[in-house]
Amino acid sequence: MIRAFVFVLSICSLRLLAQQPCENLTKLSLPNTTITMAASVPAGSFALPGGRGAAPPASVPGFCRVAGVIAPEVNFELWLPGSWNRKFMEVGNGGLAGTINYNAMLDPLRRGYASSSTDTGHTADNDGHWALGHMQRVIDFAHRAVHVTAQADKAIIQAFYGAAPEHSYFSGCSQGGQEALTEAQRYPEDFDGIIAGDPANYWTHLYLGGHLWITQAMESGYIPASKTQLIGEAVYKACDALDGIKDGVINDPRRCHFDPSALLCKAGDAADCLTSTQVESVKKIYQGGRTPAGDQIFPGVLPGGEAGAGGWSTWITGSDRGRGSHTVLGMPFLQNVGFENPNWDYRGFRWQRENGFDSDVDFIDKKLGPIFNNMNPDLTAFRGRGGKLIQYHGYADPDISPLNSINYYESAVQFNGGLDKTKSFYRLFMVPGMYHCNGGPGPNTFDSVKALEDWIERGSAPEQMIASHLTNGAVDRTRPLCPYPLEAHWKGSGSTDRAENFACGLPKP
Ligand SMILES: [Ca+2]
Repeated sequence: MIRAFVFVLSICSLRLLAQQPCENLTKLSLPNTTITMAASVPAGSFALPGGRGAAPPASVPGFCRVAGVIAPEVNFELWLPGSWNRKFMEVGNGGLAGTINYNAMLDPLRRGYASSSTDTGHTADNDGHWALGHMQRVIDFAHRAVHVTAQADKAIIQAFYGAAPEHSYFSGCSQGGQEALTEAQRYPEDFDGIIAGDPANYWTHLYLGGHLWITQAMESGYIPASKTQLIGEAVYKACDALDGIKDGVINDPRRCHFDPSALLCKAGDAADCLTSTQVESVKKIYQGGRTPAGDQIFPGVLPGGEAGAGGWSTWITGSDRGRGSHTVLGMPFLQNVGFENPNWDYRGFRWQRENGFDSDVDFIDKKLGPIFNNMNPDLTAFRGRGGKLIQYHGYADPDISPLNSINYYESAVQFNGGLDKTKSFYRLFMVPGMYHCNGGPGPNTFDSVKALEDWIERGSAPEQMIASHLTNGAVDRTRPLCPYPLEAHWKGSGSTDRAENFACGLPKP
């Protein structure tokens, strides 16, 4: 009788907790954390906060909007839907973060997740000045903020719903991909499912052998944005058909050995050719950063991401006489975090050791590598807690070389007992023709969250993910993405625009 009474009482208190007013969460006491806002948002149209005035209001289910700050200055939000799927998802950032990623919080919220994001401990967007003289901000940005946000989120979820999430997931691309792999390697207890897109996990080498290398290449032989179309067309002419289908997509651009000398001007600079210094720049971009002795610092971008929106004109050349995102993102970071000198000039970078002194690569690696780099192939703890990791990378990414994802995955395969054992918890999907995180000529829209849910909640490992390509909102091509090292092969009949006419298989010799 007493036990039955206690049981009924506990059910009632569970219900009461689940139904407690959202606004009560401001009274919640959490270590190092202040809840600054808890407000009910009705279902319907919701104006995304945070200086995104141009973004149209989003359609949302009813939710409890919680904002807080974790000491010293990690801001975060957690959105708790009234109709909860009993799961939690934290989403990642882009660039140098500095804003809560409201846009990315929408998708998990609509799926029923408790959805969260952090600004990673500073509030300036893609400007390195926040970091100068603030090592704690650097540490929070590099790895701590996402972790402590997950801890606070779980405590708030428990208080609001009266239950812990049954599953906790993280999803991010670019810097968010870096955050994803950081979590798998450094804080494996936080999430049991992780999606890592186009990750910046070899951080110092990306900034030196990628961003700085490309900035210097543009300095010595600037390529106007207007010529990226020319280069792209030549690349596809040379390499599109290598995979057996002339479809505007290069299946594996590692097999494309395009020589930009083919575009060399015969008599002076012109719109339809490259000068000799421009040819050298293109070669450097594909080659990737190297020391004068020839050691690779970071792999180069692969052919296929040159032309169009989101291609080289965004990342490498900038708009005409402008500077690409490699420069705009990379140089302030190296000035304010790397060398702690806003006047540091990238032209004077020392690529090699001289007279027994470290090179600047050594200097940055020693200073920032332990904080930022996440290339540790040991995923034992994450695997041990039942974690599953889906990584993807655009083969035509002009920002972060896709080869870095392959290099890291292959190191993980070696460390974790071979391909079969690694695929049991960690799969890499290379995305032909996708630019940085989205866009590009290849099918680049796919539901990695659904694939992760199927894997973790239904035990169905992703043997493929179906990707779509859209033009003006309409799907005009579908194709499977395959777990590396498999790739999609056309079966030999039927439309090459339909996924069912393809199968995943090993690369053909
Ligand atoms: Ca092709």
